[in-house]
Amino acid sequence: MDGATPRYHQLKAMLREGIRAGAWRPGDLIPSERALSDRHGVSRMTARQSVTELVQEGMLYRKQGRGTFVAWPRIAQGLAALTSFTEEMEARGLRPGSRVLDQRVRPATDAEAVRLQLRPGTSVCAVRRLRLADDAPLAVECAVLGFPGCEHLGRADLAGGSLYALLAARFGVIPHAAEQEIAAGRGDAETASLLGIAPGDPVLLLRRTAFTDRDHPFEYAESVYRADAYTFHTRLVRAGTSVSG
Ligand code: 16G
Repeated sequence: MDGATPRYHQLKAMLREGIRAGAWRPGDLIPSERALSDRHGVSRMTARQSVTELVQEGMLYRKQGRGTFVAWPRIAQGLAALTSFTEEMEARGLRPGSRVLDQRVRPATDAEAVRLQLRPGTSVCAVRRLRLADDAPLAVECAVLGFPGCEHLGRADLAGGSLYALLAARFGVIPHAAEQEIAAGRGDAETASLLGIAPGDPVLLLRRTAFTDRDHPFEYAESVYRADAYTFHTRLVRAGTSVSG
């Protein structure tokens, strides 16, 4: 440790560097505050302050009675382009995966019929999947699909690949645009256990209505995303201004 920079700052930088260099990987337990203070010759208070700041910055997380762990880097997802889960993960070099929790053809509820512009009772295919990246659970997605021929989706293999790719290849349904809302929520016991979080932990609720290139709504999805795993970003431009020069 040098004398000029505050000690907690130096310890923090060392911990951060250790995480960046892969000495500790996401989900790994880091040394206790006592071990850190012994190893680096700093007080327990200094060690605690370094760890607390990294927890506040989202790099580490604490589990009651278990210790402090390295957090997963957040998925920073743009809100301008219509993408699929598979595309988002592949763009980051992550391996997308799905566990199909439910997949059935059934009559549309009245609310679904309104969203999908169908007559009430028309057959839709409802698919509930746990979505994974490199085997880590990120989201529970419930998609209701309604378009001519969608009853054949009831038996399609949705565990092995992308729903949007399948829709385009097998049904000629090309995802073109979507309306999406994002709200804060809390995971119920079942969702939390699927996502590997504690019941009541914060989650993001995403609702999407997606339209084909002919402007027909083909999907209404309600999804629950881990709030600690995602950051959504968008670029805002002030009305009435333009870039000059
Ligand atoms: C996205 C969509 C979902 C869609 C899925 C298809 C939300 C908020 N967004 O995650 O509606 O069904 O992509 O992904 O749920 P896939 O093509 O990888 O199966």
